[in-house]
Amino acid sequence: MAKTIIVSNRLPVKISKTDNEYMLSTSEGGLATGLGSIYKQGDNKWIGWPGIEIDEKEDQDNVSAQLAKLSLEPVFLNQEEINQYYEGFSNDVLWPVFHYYVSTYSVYKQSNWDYYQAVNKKFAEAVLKIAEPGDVIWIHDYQLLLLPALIRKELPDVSIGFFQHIPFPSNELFRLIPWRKELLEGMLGADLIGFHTFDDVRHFLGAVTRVLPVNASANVLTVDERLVVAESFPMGIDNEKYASLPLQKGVLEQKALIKETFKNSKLILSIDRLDYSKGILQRLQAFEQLLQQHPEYCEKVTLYMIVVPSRDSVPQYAHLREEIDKRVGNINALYRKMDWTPIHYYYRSFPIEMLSALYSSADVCLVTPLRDGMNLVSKEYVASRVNDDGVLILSEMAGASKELIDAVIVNPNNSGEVCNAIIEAINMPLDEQKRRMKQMRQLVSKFNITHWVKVFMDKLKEVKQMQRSMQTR
Ligand code: GDG
Repeated sequence: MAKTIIVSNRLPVKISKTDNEYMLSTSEGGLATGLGSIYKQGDNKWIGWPGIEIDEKEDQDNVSAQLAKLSLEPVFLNQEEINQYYEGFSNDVLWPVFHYYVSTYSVYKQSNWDYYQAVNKKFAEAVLKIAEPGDVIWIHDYQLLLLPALIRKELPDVSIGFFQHIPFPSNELFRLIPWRKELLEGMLGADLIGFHTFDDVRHFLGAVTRVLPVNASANVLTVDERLVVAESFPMGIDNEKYASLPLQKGVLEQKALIKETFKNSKLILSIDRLDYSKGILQRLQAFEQLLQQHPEYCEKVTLYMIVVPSRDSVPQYAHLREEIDKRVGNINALYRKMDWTPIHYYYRSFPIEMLSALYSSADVCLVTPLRDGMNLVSKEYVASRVNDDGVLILSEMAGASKELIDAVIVNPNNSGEVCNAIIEAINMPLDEQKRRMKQMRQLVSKFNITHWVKVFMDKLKEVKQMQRSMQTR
């Protein structure tokens, strides 16, 4: 029987080592939830890096056996591979360029590229060990751009879907990468290439038709006489989970505590991974502008800011963290009162119950990335507003802004505009809050993660049928 194989850089597990034991816990992430209905069935599998360096053969066998029980198949990476394929190329070349963060001093190291190719081959070997001609393979994200073509070479008729979770930049930026041609050729090994937004699709098609000798008719490309389709599939969230959590006893208790603590001020929530693409410093600047230029709001608004540690061994990220620490310290030192602190700042992650309590308590959610493929935090806030109140302020640079048009949309680089949006949000009449939130809740509930998985898989089947009917003509 044909099976489905999911492939991503990281497996949906957290592994920790205590003494000589490896402990596994499954991840609660949105993607894992959505794909759970697929990879846990029958002989289906999810292939990826377990997120921890394990060098001893005996330990690898032990972890593989534990993972196999969860339908997961590991690709083990050594420290050099992690440094060069993951940190060096994926996070230091692709991530910044794809998020329009290009420095004139960008370093394109040949050895990082060599490792990127080698690790993509390693993933291909792991897939080819279990894949058969009738199977469906769904590859995720920018760490594995070469993988579709590597698999296609060995299994010409297999169905391959590829989804990119981060933006695809304009060709003027993409073409800066020395290996742009090889990257596109790698992606074109897929039958269906998905992005969050139509703009990403447009940019991808622009790059393909300019960099390669490939013809495009609308969003259909012809690659060596094979049809390849590029399309937008805006990712959804596990709506049911976020809509039911605020009604749980423990969450209600935490919510009551939050309400009591911030009873004298409007609560503005901000949640991101530590990343320059999330616009955290620019957000702080807008919040400071509010306190400075509109002192009447001092003591009346509080920013609750969670920054989740991420990549902080990388110097650029460590520097960003220092800058955030400094900025928050300055603002709090300048404006704080005996019984009011402007910014409650946490550099750590929280259990999902606490996130839910915050999402459902905050009067405003401030989501202002400089560039973001989708941004799931904005959708999780909407899904959590079971009373239809609350205001979402959303950057026009987040993929989610194309769907959540009832948010207060801002340009994150315009601190005056963000500052005014905060004023508008905290003064918004309840009936207008409800009118906007209802529309957004309907959309988030309908186009949820299950829907996203289904439409992608249905389209992949359709593309395969289109290819077959072309061949028989
Ligand atoms: C990439 C793209 C795209 C956050 N803090 C905690 C916590 N989170 C969870 C949120 C949310 C997730 O992390 C963050 O997702 P985002 O979409 O906002 O951002 P990225 O991590 O950058 O994701 C992005 C996404 O892929 C999907 O395609 O939307 O554009 O960059 O789910 O809830 N979870 C817990 N504790 C926390 O403190 N448990």
